[in-house]
Amino acid sequence: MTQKLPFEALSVETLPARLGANDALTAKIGKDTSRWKVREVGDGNLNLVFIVEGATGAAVVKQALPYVRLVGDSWPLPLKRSFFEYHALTRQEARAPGSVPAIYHFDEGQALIIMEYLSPHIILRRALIEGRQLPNIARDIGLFMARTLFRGSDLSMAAKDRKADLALFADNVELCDITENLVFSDPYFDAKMNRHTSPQLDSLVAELRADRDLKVEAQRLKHLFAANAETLLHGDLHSGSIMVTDQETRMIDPEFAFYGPMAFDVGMLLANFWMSFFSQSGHEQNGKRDAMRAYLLDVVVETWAVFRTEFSHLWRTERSGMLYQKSLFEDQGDRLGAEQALDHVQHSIWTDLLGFAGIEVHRRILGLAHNADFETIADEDMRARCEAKALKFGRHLAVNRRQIHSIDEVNTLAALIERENSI
Ligand code: SR1
Ligand code: MG
Repeated sequence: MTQKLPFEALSVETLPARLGANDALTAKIGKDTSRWKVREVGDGNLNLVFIVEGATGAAVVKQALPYVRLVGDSWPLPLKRSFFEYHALTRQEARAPGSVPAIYHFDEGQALIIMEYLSPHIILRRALIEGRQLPNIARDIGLFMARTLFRGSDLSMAAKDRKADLALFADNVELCDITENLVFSDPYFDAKMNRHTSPQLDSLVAELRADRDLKVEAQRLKHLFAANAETLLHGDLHSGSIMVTDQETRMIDPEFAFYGPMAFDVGMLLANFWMSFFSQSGHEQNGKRDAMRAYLLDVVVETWAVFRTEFSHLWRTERSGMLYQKSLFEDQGDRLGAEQALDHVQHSIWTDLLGFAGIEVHRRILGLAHNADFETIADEDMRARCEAKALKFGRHLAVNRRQIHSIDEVNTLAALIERENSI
């Protein structure tokens, strides 16, 4: 029997000796560890990420730490998040083939995943800050969301299988707890780890924290997040969790995976495009960003259109689960009944995604975990102007979401706020 070694964090120095006998890794990059080059490149909030290059190739080694990297060991966080990430990746690959990095190896005890090194991909957030227009992201992300969210739900899966999976991911308690606090509650009171651009935003922040309608709406959305175990979510689908080239798009980092409402992933994703939109004026040193702003609004429109079209297609062709079963509709010649039900389901996703988008914007400006889109704007007055616009936009979405009828309406609102300095 092989003995289970206690967890030990890898380092650039120890990685070759620790993983030099790992068959999955050496098959990719070669056995000669003297030729391995190791870099630690993790710039996220939680984990270690190494790129390991050898004589015959390269791979990524991602390892969870027993604490939140952003904060340090005063905030312990269980290693099991790596288990959830691994299982989420395998499900995403099955449901949306080619959309995530290939997995070579998973070591639960060492909380590490060895996976495909995506090159020359860069993080989508970085590309958008640089003003790069990627032609395929809306299509690729829209398809990814529709396929993973539909196929992970009771619209598609056998009830028994989905319940077993729900039980498995229900243990991802600590990462859900991060979302429950950091996204839905902390932004709306003076929580310990919060920060914002101060003093420029102080009065607006006070206004938002005194806004009863906003706080109630944020809690209604938290209620939905916690109580509506609809599908397996990515759980952290922002532009920092997506890697791109001009041609290709891959989703990474699903360690926050858990069963929740479909609208959460869609809303978080679109919020990150809208935040990028509001941050563009802070990145105009090397030229105007009008075309980039127009591109971002087009991406929002196309992502939502692709999502809806693919979701509708799956509804009509793959609806094999216990919800809205065909035996009640199509099998009785009632095709229109199935379409009516589809409209209801998509309308709920629409209304809720606007709310999730609004509060995602707020937490990235008022909470602990900020976005590079705004953070890399060095001029604090300029940054605060961008952030203020985004905050007002987020408030409008969260509070008025039931009265907003189209994505064009939201984009028109974004463009209006962007133009009007006095809003
Ligand atoms: C303490 S973790 C803060 C944030 O980083 C992750 O990427 C998630 O977005 C989380 O909310
Ligand atoms: Mg992450």
